[in-house]
Amino acid sequence: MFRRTYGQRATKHGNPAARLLLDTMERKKSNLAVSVDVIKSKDFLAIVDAVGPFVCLIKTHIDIIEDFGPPLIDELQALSSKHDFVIFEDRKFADIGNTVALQYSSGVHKIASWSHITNAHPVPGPSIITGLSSVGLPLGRGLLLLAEMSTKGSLATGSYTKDAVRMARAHRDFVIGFIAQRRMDGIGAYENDFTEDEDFLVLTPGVGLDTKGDSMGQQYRTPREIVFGSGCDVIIVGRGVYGKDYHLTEKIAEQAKRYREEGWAAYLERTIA
Ligand code: 5IU
Repeated sequence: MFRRTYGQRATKHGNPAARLLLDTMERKKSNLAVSVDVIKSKDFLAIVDAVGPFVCLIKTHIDIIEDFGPPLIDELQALSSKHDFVIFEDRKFADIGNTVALQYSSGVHKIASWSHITNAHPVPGPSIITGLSSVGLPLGRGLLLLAEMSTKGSLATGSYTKDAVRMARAHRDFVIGFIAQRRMDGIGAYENDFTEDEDFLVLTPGVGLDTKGDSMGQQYRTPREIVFGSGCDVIIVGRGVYGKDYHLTEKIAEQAKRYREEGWAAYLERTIA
C-alpha cells in the first residue's frame, strides 16, 4: 500500500467515499487537507474558497460556527463542486450506537447529509461503528477511527491503537481508515499485516513547517516526515495555512500551495523510492 499510487488504490477500493478521496488526490495532485477552524461563516467560506484549488479535502468543525445556518452547507457544497474537494466533518463521535446515529443524522447540523467522511473515537467499542454505519453506509459515506492523536500525552497508544485497527478490519465496508500519526500496516506491530484488499487511508493532523507546536499540547511534524517518513496519506493543516491572517486570502492561498507542494513531493519520493 505504501508504494501504490493514490489512483491505483482508488480503482480497487470498495467504499465510495474512499474512492472519491483517492481519485480527487490523484486528479488534483494534492494530499493536502485544510482544517478550517474559524467561528464566522464569512471567514470560513473565504478560507475554503482561497485554499480550494490546492486541497483534496476540507475538514470542518461545524459546531464552532457562531452564525451557522443551513445556507452555509449549500455554500460549502457549491465550493466543493467548484474546486473539486471532499468534505470531512471532524465530529469525533464517542457515544453509544443509538446516540451517535442520532447525532450523525439529525440535530441542527445533519452531518450525514453533507459530509462525505466523518470520524469516531473507538472508546465505546464496535457498537459505535454499527450505529454510525446504519446512517452513513446507505448514503455512501466513510468513517475514520481515531487510532492515535497528535497531542502530548495522548492515551491513544499501544493496545488501544491495535484495537482500533482490529475494529476497522472487522468493518471494512464503512471504516475507510484512521486518524493516526503513521501508517497502520506493514510495520510489523500487528499479528497479521494487511491483505491486498485491506486499504486503510491514514489522515494525519499535527502538521507545521514553521513551528513545532502550540501552547496547548499540539505537536507538529513536517509533511515529509509524515508522508515519506511515516507513510501517511493525507496531511491535515490548520493554522499553518491560515495563521492569524485569515482575512488575507492571497497569503492563505500561498501557504496552501506551499504545503501542497511539500506533501506531494514527499508522496512522489515514497512511491518511486
Ligand atoms: N486534530 C489534531 N490532532 C489530532 C486530531 C485532530 O490536531 O490528533 I484526532 C485536529 C484539531 C484541529 C486540526 O482541527 O486537526 C489541527 O489544527 P492546527 O493545524 O491548526 O493545529
